[in-house]
Amino acid sequence: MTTRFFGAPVKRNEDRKLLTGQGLFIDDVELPGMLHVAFLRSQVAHARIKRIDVSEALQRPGVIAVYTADDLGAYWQPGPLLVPPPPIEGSIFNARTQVPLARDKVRHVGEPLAVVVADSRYIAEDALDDIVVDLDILPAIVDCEDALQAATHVHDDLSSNMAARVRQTKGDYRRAAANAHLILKRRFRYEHGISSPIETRGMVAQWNARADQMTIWDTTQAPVFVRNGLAAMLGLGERQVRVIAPFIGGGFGPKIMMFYPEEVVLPWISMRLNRPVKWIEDRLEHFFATTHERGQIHDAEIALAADGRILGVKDVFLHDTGAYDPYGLTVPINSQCTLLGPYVVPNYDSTFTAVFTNLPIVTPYRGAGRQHGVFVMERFLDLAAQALKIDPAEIRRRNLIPPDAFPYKNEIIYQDFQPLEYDSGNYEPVLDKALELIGYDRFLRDEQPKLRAEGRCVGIAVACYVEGTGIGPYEGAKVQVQSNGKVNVATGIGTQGQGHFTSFAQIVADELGVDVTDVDIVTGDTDRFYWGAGTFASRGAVVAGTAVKKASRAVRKKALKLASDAFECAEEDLVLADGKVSITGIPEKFIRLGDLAQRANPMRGAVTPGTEPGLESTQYFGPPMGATANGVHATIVEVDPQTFDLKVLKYIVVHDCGTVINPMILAGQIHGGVAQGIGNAFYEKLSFDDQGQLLNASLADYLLPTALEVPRMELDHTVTPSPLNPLGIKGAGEAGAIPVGPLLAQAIEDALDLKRKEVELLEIPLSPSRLFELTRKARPT
Ligand code: MCN
Repeated sequence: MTTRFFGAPVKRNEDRKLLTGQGLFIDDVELPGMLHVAFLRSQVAHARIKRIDVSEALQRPGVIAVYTADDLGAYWQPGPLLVPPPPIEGSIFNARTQVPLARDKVRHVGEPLAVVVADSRYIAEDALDDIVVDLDILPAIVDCEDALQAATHVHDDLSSNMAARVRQTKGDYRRAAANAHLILKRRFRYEHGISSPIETRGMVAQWNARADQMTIWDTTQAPVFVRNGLAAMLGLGERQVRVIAPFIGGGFGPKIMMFYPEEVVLPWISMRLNRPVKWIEDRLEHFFATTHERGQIHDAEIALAADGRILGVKDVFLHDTGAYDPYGLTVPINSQCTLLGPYVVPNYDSTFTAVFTNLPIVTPYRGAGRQHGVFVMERFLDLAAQALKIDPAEIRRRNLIPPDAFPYKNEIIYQDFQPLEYDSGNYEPVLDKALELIGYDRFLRDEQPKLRAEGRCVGIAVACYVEGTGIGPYEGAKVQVQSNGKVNVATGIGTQGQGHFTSFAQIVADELGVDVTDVDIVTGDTDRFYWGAGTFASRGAVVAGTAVKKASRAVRKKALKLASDAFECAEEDLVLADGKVSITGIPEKFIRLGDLAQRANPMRGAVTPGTEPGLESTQYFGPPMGATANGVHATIVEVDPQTFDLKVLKYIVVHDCGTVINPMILAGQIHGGVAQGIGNAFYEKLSFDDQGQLLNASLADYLLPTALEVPRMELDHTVTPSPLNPLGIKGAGEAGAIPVGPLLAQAIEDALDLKRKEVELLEIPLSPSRLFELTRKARPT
């Protein structure tokens, strides 16, 4: 078999539907008798609920029902803990998960208090104004540093606002620091942000009382978990609940959170009223009803030898988890682990404290905390380079893990509960390529001095990162050849734009000798595939992709066996290509795959013991641990010294995600990640006041980068196949977003020559006004 599709820039199968408007999104689901709901959300961040009076709302024509927490009865319960904390000795973790509708207390602006069901969304929205809410307002815990000392507690049953504390160590930092040539200590800050997918969250729930069946269309990244959890809550068997995650206009992490209040309440309403109900999150709601990311303060220090080698890092950081912590410790654990980067760090001592605040809940968002750790390490290397008079690229090179050191053990526990071990990698060539593509030496030697002489503020930067991807527990796939010769594949993960419909089809097409357009992929429908975990942690390609590979390999074997029986020849003499099996050297003697599928399901004759009907197979894959991808971003930027407007003149990404399934989709993944990274690093800042009110909850004020801010990018990659899966794949979905913060900080510092002015950029996001503030402080008056 020659590989035709795997590795090729195949155009996406799904785009015809999407580009012609035929893709089904949640809001396209229209059902007879469907009702619409709107949620009354808390306008204050912290308060006791004294009374909610819905009587007037119920009088409004077109309103069918209004519910509060009291109406939910026994159904009211805090959501499940989606990810338990990793088993790290000495850790503290206080699980407090979100509730369907607030009872007794509200803990952040936007928390739902009541829900109106009406004939239209317009009526439901209007009726929200008829509800009277009586609250006793409490002081809001907004600053995660103050939170630990505050007398007011977000959760009354806890003796403080501490959600968790975890310490992980490697070696002996204290001893390393005692022998260091240089120790740098700094405070680094990362602010809250939101994910802003094009399609916000939404759900349609339809209870069918005759069939005792619940169907849910949901923008979830984890349909199987939602099915299982809702079945348990609703007192139904899992088979009675079908969750469909159709086309989804971006997820970026927050859509995996389980359960959002709306996800719990809508199916209950549908059962209660025996009518289908729909809710689509509006853009304003997205700012505080969908989970946030970021929000950390790191007090860190690094110990270095005179030649720039890292001797150790100590980091103590606060992680703002918001009002609840349903996603466990994934984000701060990712920060803690990813800080180590592609470098040899012999001694590490990292402690984080997760803190409850009266801000929206924090869960993973593309990068999922990895960028925070990368920010700390990369900024330290820049500071160290300056202090030790070593070139920033060179200091990185000196610290890279050498290629013969893999598998490389970091001796701490990762988000998948496994020891943080890098399976494979070859980091120096990635750095070399990035430096070559950006023209590093030439820029510093020839171009920058010239530009500076012209009065232009142009700077260069380079940043390295690793990304733990492809974690377990497992995914599965069912591959089925149909009698028309087309291949159907179903897997349990959901898709939000990652091109799974094509990349998985490429794997199958090669294995079964069919065209990639003859493979139909179904993701995110629990009736089509029963088991699975979901799309997160850049694991779809590695985990589901390998399950698809295994299942199509099994089907291939079945097809060859059936054909060898039919032809009465050895399987080795058969060729599987162009949708048929033929005998080597006798191409006119063939059987089509569709005919073999029919033979696999005979009406007469004995079924041979040990065989199963159907030309199909279901297989599962669970990796022993995550595959570690890596990369280097490099950029040249120009900053206007008056307005601090940023222009990215050149942007290079060189990365290694093992073998590549589809370089074109991969490029799209990287482009999207970098675009989000640029937004997160320079434009997007959520501004809360001291009462926990979000001051810029609109896309007019919360600035997303547009096509004008996102530069053209030059991409290249090296390939170090992962030994952890048969395809050698590592994940790539988050890579673009991870190192952009420290990269831009470094480039802006260089462009404005801030080192000379003793200004250090130690926070994200930056913005023109923040640069103005920081540099004004440094300017002589
Ligand atoms: N790929 C490849 N070769 C590899 C690895 C990946 O060709 N070695 C390509 C494949 O086409 C694969 C795609 O990249 O389908 C993404 O693969 P992977 O890295 O496994 O990521 P997942 O499928 O697990 O997707 C999740 C990841 C995450 S965690 C976020 S957040 C994210 C992302 O993907 N959210 C996205 N990319 C997104 N892209 C879109 N359009 N929308 C989102 O919400």
